[in-house]
Amino acid sequence: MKIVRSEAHRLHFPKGELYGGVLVRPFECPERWDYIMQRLSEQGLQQVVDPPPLDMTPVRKIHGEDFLSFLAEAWALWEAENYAGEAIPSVIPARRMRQKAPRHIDGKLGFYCMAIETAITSGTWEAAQSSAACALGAQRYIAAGEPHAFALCRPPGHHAGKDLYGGYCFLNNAAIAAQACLDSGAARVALLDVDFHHGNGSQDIFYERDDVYYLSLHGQPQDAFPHFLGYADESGAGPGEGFNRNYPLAPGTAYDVWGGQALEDACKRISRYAPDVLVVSLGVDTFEHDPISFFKLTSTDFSVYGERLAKLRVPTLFIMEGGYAVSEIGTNTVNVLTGFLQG
Ligand code: 5XA
Ligand code: ZN
Repeated sequence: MKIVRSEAHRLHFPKGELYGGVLVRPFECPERWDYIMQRLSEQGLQQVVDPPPLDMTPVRKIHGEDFLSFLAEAWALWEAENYAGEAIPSVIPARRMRQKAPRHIDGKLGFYCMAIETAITSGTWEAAQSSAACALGAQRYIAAGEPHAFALCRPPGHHAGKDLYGGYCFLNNAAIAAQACLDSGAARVALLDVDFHHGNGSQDIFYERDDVYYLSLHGQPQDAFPHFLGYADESGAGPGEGFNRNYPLAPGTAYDVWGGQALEDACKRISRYAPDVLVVSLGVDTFEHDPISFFKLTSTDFSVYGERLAKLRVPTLFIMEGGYAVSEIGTNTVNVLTGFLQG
């Protein structure tokens, strides 16, 4: 299996995340990447390559030009204010306020942000671009006929909407890769999101489209981030009606329900849809010891569902999303991939 990864992820390393009312060291940190790389090597998955330069064509089909300009200039505008810390919003356009991007960076941050735990720093934009480049680099292998590939993306992407960042995400790597699949000849793409959190950004991007079928298993929004999307009755709109499927699951959900019921149902739907490519938003924060999530999957369960995904017999592109039990993130991620290779 080809693994596309970039050292440039290290350029995004905020010092603080607002968690429980205090600034803590961010859960989403560079060591996550190191642990995955280490485990890949231990398991003999060593076809590791650098991404090609980022092709902005699919990126521009997923994100608005104003949003991309904002990401590119945010740090410079923040620095120009001589603020002491990292860039986080202080005001948001709440209900009954104008939805209009202002000139000042404080207003811009609030306008484009969906969750304020995510700080922008000097290297964020470069790292976000390198992460999207990894997704597109891996997608090229699929387009060239390989049966599988893994993009070790960092920062992750599935919360990033057309014009929204947050939840540690800036560019939606999985959506950009799905778009590139379509652009290189696929007629139908299934985007299966197995991260603990609902991929509000991916849903938002494809909600009115029938060429990408988005399916997500996640903590129910009543109890879990991102809280404001991910209910079971969100089924798509317009031409996209029927091409969005959410499986919101309760605190304490273990593999019997997660894998035996929800994933099984999702796999049956994917088989009926008969996609040309399966993109998997691979988050391993479903793990029983994840510090910010509430499912109960064991390390073995990750191998089991990797094997199940292989049985779909569809070219499969894995895109890394979340997972914060740092010392086990390598084992759990690589278990999915080795389970898949054995399936
Ligand atoms: O998949 N998304 C995440 O893991 C980010 C969750 C951020 C919670 N503040
Ligand atoms: Zn997550």
